[in-house]
Amino acid sequence: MPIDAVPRLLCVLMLPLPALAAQVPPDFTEDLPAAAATASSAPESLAAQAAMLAVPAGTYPIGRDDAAPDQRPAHAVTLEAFRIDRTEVTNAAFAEYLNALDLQVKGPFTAGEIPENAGAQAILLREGPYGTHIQYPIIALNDDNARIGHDGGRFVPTAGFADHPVAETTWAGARAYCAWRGARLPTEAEWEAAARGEDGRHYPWGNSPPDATRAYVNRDPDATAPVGSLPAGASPVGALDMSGSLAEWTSTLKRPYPYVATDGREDPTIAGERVTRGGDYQWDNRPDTLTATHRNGFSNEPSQGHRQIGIRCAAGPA
Ligand SMILES: [Ca+2]
Ligand SMILES: [Ca+2]
Repeated sequence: MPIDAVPRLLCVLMLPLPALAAQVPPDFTEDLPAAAATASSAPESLAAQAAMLAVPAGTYPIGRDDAAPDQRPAHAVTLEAFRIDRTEVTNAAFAEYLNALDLQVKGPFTAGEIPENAGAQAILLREGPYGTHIQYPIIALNDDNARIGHDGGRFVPTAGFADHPVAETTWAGARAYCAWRGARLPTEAEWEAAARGEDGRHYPWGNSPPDATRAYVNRDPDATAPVGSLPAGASPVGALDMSGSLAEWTSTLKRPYPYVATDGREDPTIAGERVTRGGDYQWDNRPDTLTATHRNGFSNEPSQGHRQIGIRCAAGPA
C-alpha cells in the first residue's frame, strides 16, 4: 500500500481525528506579493509559458462507464479554448518563483534539511507531520523528496534535478506558481480534454497499454526523470508525461461526476481533496491507474507536499 494511503485509512478506522483536508487553502497570490517574472529572473517559467499548447474549444468526453465508479458516468463537457503546459513544471522554474517572493530565509540549506534557525518565513517551506494540519506551506522543502535548496541567498535546484518535475508543492503553492507565471491550474475536465482529445481514447497516446516508451512509471522514490523525455507518450495536443512521471494538481475539488464547473467544485476557498491526474512514476504502475480518466490519486491532503504530485499549468487562449 502506498505510504500516503495509510493516513487516509487510519482516518476512517480511528475516528475522531481531524477531518482530512479540512483546512481552507491559503491564497498565496494575495498574501505574498511576488516580483514580476522577467527574462533574466525567470527564463524557465517564461519559456514554459511561451511554449503552452492550444486546446480548441469543443465538447469533450469525460469519464468512462467501463472503469472505476468515480469515473462514471461517461458524459460530455463543453469547454472554452484554453492552453496547457507542454510538460510538467520543473524544479528550476519553481525555484524562480520562490526567488521572486523575496522570502527572508537564512541559508544555506540543501533540499530536505531546512535548519531550525532559517527564520520565521521558513514556515512557508516546511510541512508538518502528515495529517496534522499544523501549517500549509507553499512547498515542503523539508521533505527528503524535495529537490530545491538554498545557496548564496537564492533558491536553487538540487544538482542534476533542474529539469526534473517539481514535487512536494502543496495545492495552494501550485496554484500560486501558475498565477505568478500568468497562468492557473487546469480544471480536471480541461486536463482530461488535453490528455484525451475528442475521440475518447483511454490513454494520451491512444488505446494501447502503457509501456516504457510512453509512460515514465515503476520507479524508485527518488528516481524522477527530466520532463518531456518520452515523446511517444504525447497526447493529441502534444502534451508530454500526462500519464506517468508525476501526478498533477488540478483546480478541482474531488466530487462525484458529472463534472459541473459551476457547482462549487472550482471554488478555491473551499476545504477538501483536490483531484490529481495522470498517475505517477512510483505508485501508479497498473494500466488502469495510468489512463486519462483515472481520478483517484493520493491527493486528499492538499496542505501537504507529496513526492508523487507535481504541476502543469493552464491558461486562456493566447
Ligand atoms: Ca504526469
Ligand atoms: Ca511531503
